[in-house]
Parts: sequence; structure tokens; C-alpha cells
Amino acid sequence: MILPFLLAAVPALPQDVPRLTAPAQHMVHVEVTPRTLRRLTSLDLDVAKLDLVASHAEVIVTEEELAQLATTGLNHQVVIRDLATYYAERLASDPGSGPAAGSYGGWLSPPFGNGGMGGYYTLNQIGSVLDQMRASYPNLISAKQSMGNSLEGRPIWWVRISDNPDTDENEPEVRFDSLHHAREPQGMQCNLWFMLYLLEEYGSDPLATYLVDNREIYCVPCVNPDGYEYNRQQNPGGGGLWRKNRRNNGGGSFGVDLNRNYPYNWGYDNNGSSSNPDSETYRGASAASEPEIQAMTAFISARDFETALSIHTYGNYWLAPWGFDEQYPGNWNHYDEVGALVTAVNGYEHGPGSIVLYEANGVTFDYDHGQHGTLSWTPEIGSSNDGFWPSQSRIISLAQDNELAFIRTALAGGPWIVGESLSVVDVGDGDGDFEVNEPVELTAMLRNSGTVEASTVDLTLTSSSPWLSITQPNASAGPISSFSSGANALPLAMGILP
Ligand code: 0X9
Ligand code: CA
Ligand code: CA
Ligand code: ZN
Ligand code: CA
Repeated sequence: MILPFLLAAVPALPQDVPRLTAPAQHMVHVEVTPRTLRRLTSLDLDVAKLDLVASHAEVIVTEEELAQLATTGLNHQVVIRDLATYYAERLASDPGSGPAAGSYGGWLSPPFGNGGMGGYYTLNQIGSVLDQMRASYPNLISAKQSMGNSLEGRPIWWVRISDNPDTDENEPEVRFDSLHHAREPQGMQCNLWFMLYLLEEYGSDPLATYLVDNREIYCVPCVNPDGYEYNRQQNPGGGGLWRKNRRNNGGGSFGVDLNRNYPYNWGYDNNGSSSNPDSETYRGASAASEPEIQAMTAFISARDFETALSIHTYGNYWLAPWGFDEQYPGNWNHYDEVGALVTAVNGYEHGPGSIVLYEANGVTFDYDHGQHGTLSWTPEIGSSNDGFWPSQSRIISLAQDNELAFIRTALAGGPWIVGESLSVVDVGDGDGDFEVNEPVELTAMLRNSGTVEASTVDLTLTSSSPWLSITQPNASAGPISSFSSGANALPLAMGILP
């Protein structure tokens, strides 16, 4: 896994060349255990991935920070020199091939997966794509609206996907946001892909049709437009490593980590959240100090989200509250039930962010969960090889890998009936063999794995076999409360014909 990185290594610039741009940053793998973790975290470095079970951390450092790391005595290895250039060259050498047949967004300009930044949509293109979606599907998606401006005055767009999309109806509301962190564009691509699935499959795929008709799906593709645009300006071909917003903190330091600025247990402690403006995890001067987070909290407070994904990259994790402390939320059984169904799709590791990854306060899901009771997760899309700017050919496959996981998250935002088992009983001679002319009764064990009660659950028995006669095609199993089980009270029935 390390070898391909070494092949692409590029030499660092000589130290005495005056720089107009930010110093190069390198990807370093560090061997770290729970016992030695403090030696790493005390340096307040940019930790992109941490896996204490595997004693493995992936840390992004400047030359200066690399020297600090050396003083800790922790085993470490530089695996990619100048990570931004590595990503840019990887994107340039893999110019994609246009969307695969049967994929979504081939009709967009530019087509999905062919955006202007190494395949990723630029900020302007995101706005244009939202306009194109509205123009093509005016009955399924609202016109884009701004929830407020970023620090530098850029609108933060949101859209609603639903039937009657221009009306705020009384349907369960769910939210998908992305690009809190400016260097994580694959999250935005996954978000747009899910939107395209809903729009293009409406009327043909039963799940897409059900979700559009029975949910309000709010999508915020870019929470951090200033940081994302800054990355485009610095690295027009993609690969930019800027993470925070562009707040001028004074003293030559820029940026607040928007995923540390939410006003729930903000600044609880210094674990994974920093008071140092130079840090990549700088939490800001006060809770919700940043206009982007003020816009998000106002938007969130104005609705009632049942479930939410705040999409990040990378690590193949599906992270739940709590973030601020190593604790399970009181309704962990609900998180665990939905999380298991969702991660059965993509094989991602599910658990509280503080336990699976690291503690951090002021994060989105703690605010959603603690302030509003929303079941909220942060997926970390993609592997270490994918990194922050996966190859262009990975844009669609990573989106496809997570499509059904997003669908299930939206389903869980309302009543979501999942079949658990079916009991089939021989009610003829009762010997357990199904014989000619015998009546057979069926009872379905059902689970509502959603956050909303199912007021009616109707079952219909059909068969295309000429050897069966359906004698009782209808039964009712409703209502079934949220996170509860049920079954049809009266059985469905059929007979076996000669
Ligand atoms: O640190 C973050 O904000 C997220 N990881 S990322 O690499 N995308 O920056 C994870 C936040 C999840 N919350 C906690 N681990 N507490
Ligand atoms: Ca609607
Ligand atoms: Ca509504
Ligand atoms: Zn992130
Ligand atoms: Ca029998």
C-alpha cells in the first residue's frame, strides 16, 4: 500500500527559495498506540486518519512539523512528499473517460465526473448543476436558495427534493450536506449523485419514487464555499489541501474549522479541537462565530430533520454521536439499528466518532443530535488510497458504493418497514409438508427501523405461479411504532393446486 506512493514522490523545494504560496505538505504515516497517542496529539498536527487498533495514523505535515514529529520518538515514514502536487498529478494522469453507461448526470454540462477540477465540480459548476437540475425536473426539485452568505460573501446554496418541491409540506425532513471541509470534494459528488438518482429514477425505481413522494430531502452541496474556492485558486486542477474557512485570524493565520464551530458543547476540551488559530482544528473565537455555521444552525432550527448526513472524506467510516466525549448516545440502540442497515451496503465501520476515530467537539452531528434530536452521522467516504482527491475514475464508483446507504438514511427519516422473516404454516394435516389441496398461511415479521410511526402497514400476497391459488391476498400489520416490531394480525393464505 505504501509503494505506489513512493513511486510518485517528488523532491521538496530547497529551503532557501522564498515562497509566495503555502509550504508543501507531506503525508506521513505514524505508528501510534493509545499509550503514545498523547505524544502525537500534543503537537496539534493535521491528523487525516487515526486507527488505534492498527496503531496507525496518517498525518499531513509541513517540513517544519516533520522536524517536530521527529522529536517525539514515534516511528514514522513520509509516504507522499508534497501531497497537493501528488493529487494534482494523479488527477491529471487519469483523465477519466466520461460517465459510464447507465450512470447519472451524463446530460449535465459538464457531465457528472467531468467537472473542472480534475473531474470534480468547481463552486461555479455546483451552482450551475443545481440550476440544470431545476430546469430539467421543476416538479421534483426546488430552485436553489441561499441559506446565508459565507464570510467572503458567497451564497450557501440549498435545494429541496420532493413532490411539490416549492412548498414546505408536512412530510418527514432529511438533510444531506457536504464540503464543510474544503479539501473533501468527493462528499459533494456523492451528495449530487444521490440527488441525480432521485430525479432520474423517479417514476421508474420504486424507492426513488417513494422517497420523492414521502420525504422532503434537503441538500446543501457546499457549506464552505470560500475554502473550496480558495483551493481552486491555489490548485486549479484539484488537489488543494485547504480545510477550514478563510477567516483572517490575524497574525498571518487563516481559517476556522467549520466542523468545530457548532454551538453544542463547543470548546468542551482541547481533544481534537484547538484554541490555536494556526491549527487545522481551530474552533473559532466563540460558538457559531462563523457565518457559515450561523447559516447552517438557522437553517437546521427552521426545520425538523429526522435523519441527517454531514458528508466528509476519508477513511471508510460511518460516524455517529457523540463526538465531544467517549460516550454512547442514550438512544444508541436506534443509531445501531439504522447504522447496521446502512453500513451493510458499503461495509464501512460504524460507531461513535469519539470512539471509532477521535474526540472532537463542536461537530455537526453533536449539534444535530444534542440540540435537535436528529439521528445524524458523518460518513467518511473512501479509503486511504483514495485520500482527499480520489482519482477521477473513482468519482462515480465511490458515489455508487454509497447510493443505497444514502437511500436507507432517507428511508430511516420516516416510517421504514423492513421484512425480518416470514412464517409459512401448513394448516392442512399439519405435518409440515406442503401438499396438494392444502391451505397454507403466511405471517410476516416486520420491523419499523424508521424514526416515524407507520400508521398503516398493508400486505399483499401475489404469485405468478399457476400452481398456487391466493385465497387471502390482503392483510394488515399496522400501526407499527418507530423502532418497534409487528406482524399481520390475520394471516395471508393460499392453496396448492394439483
Ligand atoms: O475531524 C473531523 O471533522 C472529521 N474527520 S475529517 O477527516 N473529515 O476531518 C470527523 C468528525 C467526526 N467527529 C468526531 N470524530 N468526533
Ligand atoms: Ca412534498
Ligand atoms: Ca416540511
Ligand atoms: Zn472532513
Ligand atoms: Ca401437510
